[in-house]
Amino acid sequence: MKFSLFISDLHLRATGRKTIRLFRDFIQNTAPHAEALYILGDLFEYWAGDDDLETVFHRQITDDLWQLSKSNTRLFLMHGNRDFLMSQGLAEACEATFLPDPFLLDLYGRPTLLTHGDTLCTDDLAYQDFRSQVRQASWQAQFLAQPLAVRKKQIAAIRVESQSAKKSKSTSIMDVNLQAVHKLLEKHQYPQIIHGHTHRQGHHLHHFNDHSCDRWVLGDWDSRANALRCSTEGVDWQSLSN
Ligand code: LP5
Ligand code: MN
Repeated sequence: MKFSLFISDLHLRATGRKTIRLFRDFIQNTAPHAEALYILGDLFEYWAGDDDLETVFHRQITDDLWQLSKSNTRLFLMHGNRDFLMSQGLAEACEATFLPDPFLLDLYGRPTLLTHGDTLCTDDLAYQDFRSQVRQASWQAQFLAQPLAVRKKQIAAIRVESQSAKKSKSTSIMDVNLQAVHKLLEKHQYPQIIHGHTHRQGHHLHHFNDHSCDRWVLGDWDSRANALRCSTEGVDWQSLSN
């Protein structure tokens, strides 16, 4: 039976040996059985620019993804808040297609909206301010014009900022805002939605405006590797621990 897999928030980094092992096992042994793999953002711990492709670690990841694409599993990438600087060089290295956020998909006859999920966290005003700044093309061009080593230093500093900012934010501020979810679903005629970012793996049923919509939240891979498996038979979790 044909099926598609959805993952997000792997936060792959050279020092995260366990996650890398799980990821490579998933890409080599599980994903090739799927007709499509959708990575909905934050594949990497951070992405400093496509000129960082040549490290042994990044090569290993892109080679694995390239092999997967060549083995007839279509590969789709969405940007996350950590790796929004992924660009065409990366897509070519792994034969992937970027999806805009949000993206409406016909998933085995069921309209499904895909998003990383960070835009739904509208109560996190400091993050939304930061996001609107760094998503500007002019800001990105200026940032990318700096040497790679300088960019990595700045990212390290912003990661420290982010960790400390999160300590003073409540868990509800860092979750999706339900009105934002409903507004998005309404705009797209009430599809099913799949997103990540909050790391709160789960399945929610939303009832509003006489509609019922499923919301599937992908989990991160630091706590428990997971994928969402979708086919004509429905949607279910696939646990990936080894
Ligand atoms: O990522 P995570 O899980 O820690 O927290 C996120 C939000 N934080 C971020 C920041 C990223 O972690 C940083 C890595 C990005 C690398 C990209 C490369 C280019 C950027 C380089 C910048 C110099 O996304 C966090 C959310 C949390 O998710 C939950 O949703 O709360 O948001 C923040 O932490 C934002 C802070 O509240 C405010 C940020 C302070 C910014 C300081 C000014 C720096 C100005 C530099 C550029 C405009
Ligand atoms: Mn994220």
